[in-house]
Amino acid sequence: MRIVVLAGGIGGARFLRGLKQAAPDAEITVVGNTGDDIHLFGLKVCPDLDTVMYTLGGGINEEQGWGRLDESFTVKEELAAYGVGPEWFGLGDRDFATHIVRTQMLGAGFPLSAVTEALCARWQPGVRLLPMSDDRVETHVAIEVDGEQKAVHFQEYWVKLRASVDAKAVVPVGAEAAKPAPGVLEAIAAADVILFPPSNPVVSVGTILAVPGIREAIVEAGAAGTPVVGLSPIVGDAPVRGMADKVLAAVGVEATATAVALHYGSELVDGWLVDTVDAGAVADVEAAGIRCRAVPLMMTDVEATAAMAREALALAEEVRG
Ligand code: FO1
Repeated sequence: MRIVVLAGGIGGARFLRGLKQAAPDAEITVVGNTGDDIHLFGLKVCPDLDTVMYTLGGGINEEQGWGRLDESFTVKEELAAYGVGPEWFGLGDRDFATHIVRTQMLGAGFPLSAVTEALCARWQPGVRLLPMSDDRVETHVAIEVDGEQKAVHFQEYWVKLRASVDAKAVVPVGAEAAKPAPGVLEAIAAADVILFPPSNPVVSVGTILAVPGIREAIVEAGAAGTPVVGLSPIVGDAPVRGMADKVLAAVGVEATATAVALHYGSELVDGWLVDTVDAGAVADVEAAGIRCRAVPLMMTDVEATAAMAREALALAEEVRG
């Protein structure tokens, strides 16, 4: 079975670990968000691609959900000693090696998709990890500070500001000129199932869908009978992790399981899983033409996540055709 998953950061990576356990024989292609990418110290950092690669490859710092296990920060300390910032983004020594290799390969002319494939040759994530695009896309967030409007890089909003100010707008800069990376549209067209994991619907899944051609390819695959099933990242009117509610507000979407389903819309998703605490949402989501089931959605461990993935695949079979 060929499964395509549009994945963002920590939630997406954790879901994939459960999906691999639930469907060990499936061929899983991950279309990874690159809007979170940031250029620091002359290096290109791809947080969402690295989180998937490290989580599935066994190198992730588990409680953080990002960065490497057994990390040290000597390079970071030395950079700070030179007064070279920013200090608010925690890059560890082991992680730096990934960004050095990536930047060196990009500098040699390899596209991000080839670089990602090369990095995955070491990590063996057990999925095919494709960036959404080889072109540069960077999510910026419009905020208002002391009455002054300004745009900050997503990482500055997320990590430095901890999303402490309202996001007026979220803009995937460069998306409109970006092309899907090689293999992305083909994987979507050939998929038996397409899944939207509990990733951030705005800055992760939303950014991937903003690359011209990707949303259209999913709608087309859906119309041709490929089931598209999503899992709500919102449980009990709050994001399970992260600060999705902040960016959902920026696009005028309430932080509820129903609102996110309707935000994706019945043209895009055929099925939607909500947590059991949101069982009251099932009727509203179904009224919008999206088949809905209430199942436990807390990814407390790999087995719980595998159970969620099995529910998503079962719902996909229910709505197939
Ligand atoms: N998140 C933080 O909250 N603090 C950090 O210092 C931080 C550093 C960092 C370094 C590399 C990397 O790949 C991810 C990192 N993240 C950090 C997480 C990152 O902001 C998020 O994983 C995604 O961008 C959101 O999905």
